[in-house]
Amino acid sequence: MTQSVLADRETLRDHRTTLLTRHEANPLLTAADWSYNINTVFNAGACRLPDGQTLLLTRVEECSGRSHLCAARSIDGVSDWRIDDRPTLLPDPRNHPEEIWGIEDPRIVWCDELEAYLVAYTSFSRSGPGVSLAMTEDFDSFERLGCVMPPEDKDASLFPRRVGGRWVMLHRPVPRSGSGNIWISFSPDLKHWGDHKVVIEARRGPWWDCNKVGLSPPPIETPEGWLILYHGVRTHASGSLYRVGLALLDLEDPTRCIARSDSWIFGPETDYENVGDVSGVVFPCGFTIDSDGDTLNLYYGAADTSIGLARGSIRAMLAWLEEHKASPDR
Ligand code: BMA
Repeated sequence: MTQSVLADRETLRDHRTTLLTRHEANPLLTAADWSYNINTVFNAGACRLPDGQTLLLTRVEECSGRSHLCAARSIDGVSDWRIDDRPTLLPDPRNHPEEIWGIEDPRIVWCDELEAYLVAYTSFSRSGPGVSLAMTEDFDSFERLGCVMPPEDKDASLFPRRVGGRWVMLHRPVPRSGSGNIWISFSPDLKHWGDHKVVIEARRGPWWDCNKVGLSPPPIETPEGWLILYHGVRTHASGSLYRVGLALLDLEDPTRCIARSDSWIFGPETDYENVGDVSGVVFPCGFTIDSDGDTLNLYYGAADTSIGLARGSIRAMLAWLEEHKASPDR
């Protein structure tokens, strides 16, 4: 093996262990914690409530295979979760037929302008998954804004504020041909969306993100740009591997991807990530940031079965990305 291959492997090992560290209490939440009968709990949106508690809006898969959302609250974001004793947000197929087969994978942003949390989630219609939005102040009552991206489309989040006067959303339509790429779209009113553009493309060939890519948690605003944690999927003989990589979008013009990592920074390694309903999956949908403004608490679905927490420094991720960004011609 050449020196540079060895050096690459060392770097890989380094960033795997230092950029995101799994919490020793993982998995934090499993179906066994629920007071009603469910199959699995995973892929949770996250936020800090005004009283400092961490709220996870979890995806709960029922024993029918359909999902609803259920809130869990904790003072330290790790232990003593108080879980709603019934579904917090159920599909409403009577008024929203696009939710007939369930609602999944919420991403939450707090929006100062609206003084509300905006939740983007997958609504599973008879024609496939689409993107829906809802607004809430307290995670007790929700105002639905309806389906904003028709099937097939998922892995969506709003940006927490307008950029250039318009609302912005990342999402992942699934084309009939070609791979699933991350698109950006703009809206004057959260209802009508346009100016669609591809912003992060799935790579090809042997790449870890060659089959499809999708947004993981909502974009993180930093002085350097919008830090994007995205999942990349590589399909192999016995299934698909879901791993997480980094990208950076320009702060004022988020249609410009100004950096993207060559390698993933977080992938399935532990038993609870490799054994479950869908093995080999880490799937973050939410984060909180500590009062130091730097420590990221990343909540992720593990093997579509439980919820884990991994922590890391946003500054370290930006520095690492700067050092390891891919050249655009790869
Ligand atoms: C994706 C989404 C996620 C799921 C992942 C792995 O397409 O549907 O909800 O966690 O697959 O199964």
